[in-house]
Amino acid sequence: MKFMATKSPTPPVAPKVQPPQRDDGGSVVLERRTQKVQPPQMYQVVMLNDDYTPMEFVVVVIQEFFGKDRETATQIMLKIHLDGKAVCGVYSKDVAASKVDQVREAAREAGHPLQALSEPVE
Ligand code: TYC
Repeated sequence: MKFMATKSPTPPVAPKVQPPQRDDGGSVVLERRTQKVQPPQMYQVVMLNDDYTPMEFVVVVIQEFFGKDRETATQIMLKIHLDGKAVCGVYSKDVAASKVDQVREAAREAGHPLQALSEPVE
């Protein structure tokens, strides 16, 4: 018995090859890869409310250690007072930890219970 082909064979699919592309510097790159390096995790320094630390002390601390002008520092202090906490600044992990230490040390020296912490930014 003889068999006849009923369909013509499908031609082989050519692999997709990216044409050479130019990068920003003008040199030719053969393939672009997705960026794998993530930006570093940043940390926010959060200051907490308490019933005893004077408002003026908090304003000065925010000015001194977080580089805010008096008006911005006052707004942040009032947010902490009303909401229980607020972000004073966002930094690399080490810098955020150092800010927390500075706040704690200043509060300890002055005899106030002011607390700060750092946490990763979502
Ligand atoms: N709640 C404090 C008061 O009424 C003021 C205060 C504000 C304390 C912010 C801490 O992080 C703080 N004296």
